[in-house]
Amino acid sequence: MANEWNVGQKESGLKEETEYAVVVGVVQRGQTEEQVTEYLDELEFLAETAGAKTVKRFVQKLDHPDNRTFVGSGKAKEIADYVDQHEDVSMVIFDDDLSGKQVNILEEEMKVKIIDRSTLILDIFARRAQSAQAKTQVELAQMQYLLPRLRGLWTHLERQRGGIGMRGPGETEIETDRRIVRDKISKLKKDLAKIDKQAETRRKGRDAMVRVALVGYTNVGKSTLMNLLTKSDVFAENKLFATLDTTVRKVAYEGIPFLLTDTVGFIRKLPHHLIESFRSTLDEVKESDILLHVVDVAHPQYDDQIRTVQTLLKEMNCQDKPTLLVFNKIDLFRERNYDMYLDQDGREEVETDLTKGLQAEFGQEALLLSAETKENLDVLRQRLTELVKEEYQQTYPYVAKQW
Ligand SMILES: Nc1nc2c(ncn2[C@@H]2O[C@H](COP(=O)(O)OP(=O)(O)OP(=O)(O)O)[C@@H](O)[C@H]2O)c(=O)[nH]1
Ligand SMILES: [Mg+2]
Repeated sequence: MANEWNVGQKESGLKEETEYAVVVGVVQRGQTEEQVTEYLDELEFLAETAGAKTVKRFVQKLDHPDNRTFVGSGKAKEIADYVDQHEDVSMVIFDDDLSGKQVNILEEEMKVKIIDRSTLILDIFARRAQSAQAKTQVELAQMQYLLPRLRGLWTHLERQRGGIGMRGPGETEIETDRRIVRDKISKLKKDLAKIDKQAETRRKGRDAMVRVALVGYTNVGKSTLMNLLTKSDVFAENKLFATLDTTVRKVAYEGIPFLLTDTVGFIRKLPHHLIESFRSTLDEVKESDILLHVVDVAHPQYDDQIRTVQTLLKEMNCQDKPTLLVFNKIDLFRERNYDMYLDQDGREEVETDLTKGLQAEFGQEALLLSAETKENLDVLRQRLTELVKEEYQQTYPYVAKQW
């Protein structure tokens, strides 16, 4: 049933027929137009990851989103007219969360699927989920997201209903739907508790070893780095949320072993139900000793992305762990920012200044590198080995004595 309210319904992975979408954003009080343009760039990338091509954007300045139509009624009519004139368009995507009532009113007016940011993220997660744990986590988040929005949405659960004992006399459809969703939520919670327990036991069973976690915004190159640092084969691609399941590998540099973990990427406005249900996955981050915070330095909003990640890490009480800011994709940064006449000395100067500036701005040790060209990878390895050694001396001095 989760698929019924998702974008697209095929289960065959991400390669399916392209759908065409319109995206809508509101410049609210305190926001700049520029910011909203960046948000919509990201929303389009999310849509692309979900298999939709964006053909048009609508932006409106409003102090607050309208509680019936999100945008003003005039703008809603303009969007409806556009959709009406462009038969290919099968959905309208809003950059903020919508209530069930808003979805219902907008669907009535625009006659196509109405999707919000959380739904889109949940949909991508649902398609990406591989393990039983990830699948259960995503489905739980989807159900929790759906529950308060059932009123106003048309009844999706027609086919699920029925069957002996499912429907009492006089019970309204919405109550039946709510009950189905609530039952499903409690079942998923139970399933997840069992799976989380197993994961916890597995984590506890690991040797006394220093743990390092790759964290960061989605699509910055965490898995690519994981593969290079561990010579393994974790799935990486230029789409959002390529990784949902954590991968842990044992690595040894200079004969000193440690565990390296690749984790799910963060994003602005991550639905909070998702964070809650991914708690066990994120525990890998919480229980690690050292963080490699990977950043895509070629991304125009990398500083916003760093702040998003730092805020989430703070919420998880991880802000005080030894952290290395790994500014990845320096090759792409050069391609995008350097004048072709800038010579080697000039480049070095720019990069030294950049590193210093970044360290000062974010208060953490910074390193520029490229997972693509492997430039500075040796520096990362070396610095990481030093940090791991220090950690052993503090946390596992008896183990450290061996070296
Ligand atoms: N140009 C360039 N591209 C890179 C570099 N490192 C990674 N990429 C590309 O960036 C894209 C995302 O890489 P991933 O390793 O999947 O990123 P991730 O952080 O694991 O992403 P999620 O799992 O989605 O959070 C891929 O297309 C990589 O090939 C780099 O140093 N330079
Ligand atoms: Mg990844």
